[in-house]
Amino acid sequence: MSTTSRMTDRYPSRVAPEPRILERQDPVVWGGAGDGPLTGDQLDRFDRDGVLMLQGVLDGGEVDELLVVADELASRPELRASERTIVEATSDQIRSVFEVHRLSEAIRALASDDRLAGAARQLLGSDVYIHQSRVNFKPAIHGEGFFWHSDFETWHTEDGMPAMRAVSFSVALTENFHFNGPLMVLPGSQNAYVTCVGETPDDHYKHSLRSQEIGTPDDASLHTLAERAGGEIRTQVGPAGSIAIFDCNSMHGSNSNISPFPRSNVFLVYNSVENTLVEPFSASKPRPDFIAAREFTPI
Ligand code: 6CS
Ligand code: FE
Repeated sequence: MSTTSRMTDRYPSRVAPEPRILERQDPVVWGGAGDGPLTGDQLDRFDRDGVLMLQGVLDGGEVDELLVVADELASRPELRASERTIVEATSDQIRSVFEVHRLSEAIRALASDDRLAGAARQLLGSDVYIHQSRVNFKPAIHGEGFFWHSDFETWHTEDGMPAMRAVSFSVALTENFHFNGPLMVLPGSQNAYVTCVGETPDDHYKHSLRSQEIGTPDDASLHTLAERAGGEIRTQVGPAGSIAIFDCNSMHGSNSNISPFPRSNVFLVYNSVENTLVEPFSASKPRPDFIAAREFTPI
């Protein structure tokens, strides 16, 4: 697989026959307490853990409006037929709809809301733009999970994101319980880059967005990260309207949902305007814009 970027690759992955754990080369928090809505204590916790749960950011009315939008996006036949909609690997239920901040005015407004965008600018220490947005649906009883991964590993190898200077906001539209497949994060893992084994196949996204295998960590590295986390896994639970903020390199995943309670969230990824995409570091061609934006206008 050719790598066409002329930029030095500080985070090589999918190129060597054995996995390694490399040290992070970039800060986790780029801004300071005076730069936005997050307090110094919240910034410190994010710096240490790579994740921060904000309870009750959106009120009931805002959540209800977004739930209507999410259902509407999931029910539009032309969207359903397009590549923007990802269905589950073992059923025809919708798993994700991509680039939702361009499909819905309400989600566009959410993405530029200072409660989110202001926190993203503060964490990243610069203006930001949306690298990826999606609604994730984890339906009741048959919702499937996401295996452990670092988002940055994929965004670096497949999308050409140079540095660890991006942050994800997962906005809960339904309550996240311990038992309906909430986000799980290994605290502190944002500081370790687990390189993955196996070349990126052509058009990998067509498979990986349903069930990811290439670009996932090996078992031994996961054990090491769990040991470094003191044997702890953080599940992000909270009522609808809560937001889990997590670093682009945090090792995370989620279980399937066999509970009768669906779990839906709006997922927004902010990238620094000083970290715009180049050629993929380990894939033959970039992924489509609706998965990895190449329009870098600040929001
Ligand atoms: O492909 C992406 O951009 C995101 N989705 C998956 C399933 N893995 C990597 C990243 O989180
Ligand atoms: Fe992820």
